[in-house]
Amino acid sequence: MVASMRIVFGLLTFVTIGMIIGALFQLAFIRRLEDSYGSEFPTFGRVRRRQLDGYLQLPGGIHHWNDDKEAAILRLGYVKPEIISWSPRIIVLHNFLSMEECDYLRALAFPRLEISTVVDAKTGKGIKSNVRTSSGMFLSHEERKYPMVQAIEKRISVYSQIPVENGELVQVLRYEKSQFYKPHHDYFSDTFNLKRGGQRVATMLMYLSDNVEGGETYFPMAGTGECSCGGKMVKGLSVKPVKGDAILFWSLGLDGQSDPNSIHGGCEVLSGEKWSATKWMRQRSTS
Ligand code: PD2
Ligand code: ZN
Repeated sequence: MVASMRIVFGLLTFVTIGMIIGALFQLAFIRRLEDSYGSEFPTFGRVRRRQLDGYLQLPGGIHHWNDDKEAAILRLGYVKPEIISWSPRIIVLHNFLSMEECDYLRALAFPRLEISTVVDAKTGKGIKSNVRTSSGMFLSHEERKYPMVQAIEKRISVYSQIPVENGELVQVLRYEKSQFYKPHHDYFSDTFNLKRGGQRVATMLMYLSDNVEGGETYFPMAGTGECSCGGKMVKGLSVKPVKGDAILFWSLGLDGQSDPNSIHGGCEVLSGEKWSATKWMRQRSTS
């Protein structure tokens, strides 16, 4: 009896010790895998993981580690993408710009606003038209070097997956009461504008002001329902201007062909002032 108990006890001890050793080996194996992942792909190893965790949710909001400039430039943890349509392809990027960035772009633009023009399909030149009644201006090549503008351009490039150098200069627009931009395509119908940089692939439209009634960005061919546009109910999908939000939409399909469904417009502003900034991204470098 005592002998058989000893055998059972011995077996139990053997199995228990075996399990503990097995678990330790497993832990060591996982650790080694993590370390080799780190050395093969240095940016995703332990250091990188600590950086990716580098924004903390604190009562006052999200705070990036001081040394993680990249995360701060991309506003990781703040920007919230929302896909609203696949054809045409439209993504709303909530909190894309900080309030300071919005105010900064408006302040840069304000002294140089002029009546907006549209591209003449025959000559490719800008002409005044009742298609759009806003005023606007383009940031200069010099202003493109300012750190805040550079950060915004980098962010646009990363979120759109299109190189910075394919971007046109940022255009800032102001719509006052009763001003609008009739539905149009952002891709070119003339050959003149294709020469430098090729066709427009995508547009990042950033809203710089709040408290606007109307002024929605309107996509007649998107969605299956109705939406509000300048106080009227119309077929399609519209996005309300919210300060700091942006919409990213594609003028070319994945086949590289112009997408006629990308037609869009800026609805009439009913009250307040709508400010927006547009960045068009081309197929190739614009310089
Ligand atoms: O500012 C707008 O809402 C708007 C709407 C449609 C701007 C553009 N298009 C554009 O700049 O292409
Ligand atoms: Zn447009």
